[in-house]
Amino acid sequence: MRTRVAIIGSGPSGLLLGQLLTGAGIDNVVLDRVSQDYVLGRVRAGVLESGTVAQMDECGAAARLHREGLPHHGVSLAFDGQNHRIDFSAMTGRHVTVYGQTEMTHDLMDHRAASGAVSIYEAANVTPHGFDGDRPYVTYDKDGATHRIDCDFIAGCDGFHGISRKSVPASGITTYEKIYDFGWLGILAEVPPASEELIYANHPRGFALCSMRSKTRSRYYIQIPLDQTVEGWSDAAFWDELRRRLPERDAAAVTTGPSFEKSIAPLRAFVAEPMRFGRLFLVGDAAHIVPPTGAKGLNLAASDVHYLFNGLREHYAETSTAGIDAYSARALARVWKSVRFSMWLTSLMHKFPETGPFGQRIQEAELGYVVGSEAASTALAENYVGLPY
Ligand code: RFL
Ligand code: PHB
Repeated sequence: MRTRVAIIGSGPSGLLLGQLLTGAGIDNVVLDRVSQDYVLGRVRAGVLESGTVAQMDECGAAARLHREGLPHHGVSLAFDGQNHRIDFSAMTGRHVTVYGQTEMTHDLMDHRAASGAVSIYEAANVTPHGFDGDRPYVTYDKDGATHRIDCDFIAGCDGFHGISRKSVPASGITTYEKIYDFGWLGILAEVPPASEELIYANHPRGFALCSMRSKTRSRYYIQIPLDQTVEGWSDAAFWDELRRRLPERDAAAVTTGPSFEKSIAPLRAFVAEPMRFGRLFLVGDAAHIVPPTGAKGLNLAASDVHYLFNGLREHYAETSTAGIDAYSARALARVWKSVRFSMWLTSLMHKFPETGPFGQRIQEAELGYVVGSEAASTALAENYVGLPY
């Protein structure tokens, strides 16, 4: 088989890139090692920046997102028993949209199927080859045979554990990493959310987050030590701990019910540089991970796609390599700013046992400053709604 761009990974970055390329008449193939249902079963992000929504519009896949997505014009920061709203619209004129990654992925898969573009699921041993030369190709195993896709470029959209980054010689790549010694225990429940907007709560017992997927489906998280397990947390224990970490009024507004998903996400910040190796580009989680405080992971994947898609479009339409040559530097400049923001918000909101009561008081002082100062609130708001591309 031959295509122009072989895309490894059918998460949001691979599917978004695929649909934008298809819309521009640039032939591409998407490969994933798991099944379509498995991809759709993963519960992940929930908050989209306006730039991410604009890209869904650009590839014609945003109809349901506009119908069902919830515009959020602010968030609350809760600490010291009080809840303080940051008004995004007043401070930035922009807002975010609450719409699950699962739904976005679903919409992109449907559009891909309707456009007739080729997707290959359950492809084993996907391997990129020859990207340091002019004739890259990808091999994979399926149905008892090894297959080969010749291409012009390979997009490594295969997430943090994917093969693309690992295929690059270690001498050509620099990685930066911070691993946190706590995680987020998250649940989904078919109950109305405690509040119309998200609440990020700092509490001496640990961080808590009230989020949602719709007006009838809630997503909640609590910070837990990494030695704890999902099995060790009954629904009742989760609801109890969540309410203890929220201001009284918010705790009283939590509707409890049976969870239908419960999982632990470790927190990590990671960046690989550069994001281009000859004819291989790393995109999204394949190149970088942010801690989820701030909801930046999926949105960064979308901004990478924006830079790469425009570079590839220029290459095919105008035979200019300027856009693809600038891809890594442009993407990384935005990535580092989002890593910075996500780590700052993580450090402000979580319990760090090693800093003790002194650390807690300093966090409360900083939170008081953030919600009390227009300059500081605006800085939070403009990062949360998304820095410009
Ligand atoms: P993905 O989604 O991991 O997709 C990668 C795809 O590649 C496939 N793959 C392979 N295919 C072929 N061969 C191989 N060897 C392969 N190895 C892997 C995988 O099967 C998969 O289908 O990466 P992508 O597309 O870059 O997207 C990134 C986002 O998924 C991620 O950044 C976000 O989910 C992060 N994130 C959040 N981001 C936000 O912007 N807002 C949020 O509110 C938000 N909340 C979250 C999050 C991530 C979380 N977890 C579980 C990590 C909340 C959580 C709990
Ligand atoms: C979510 O709804 O899953 C979510 C929302 C905000 C975050 C992280 C995750 O910062």
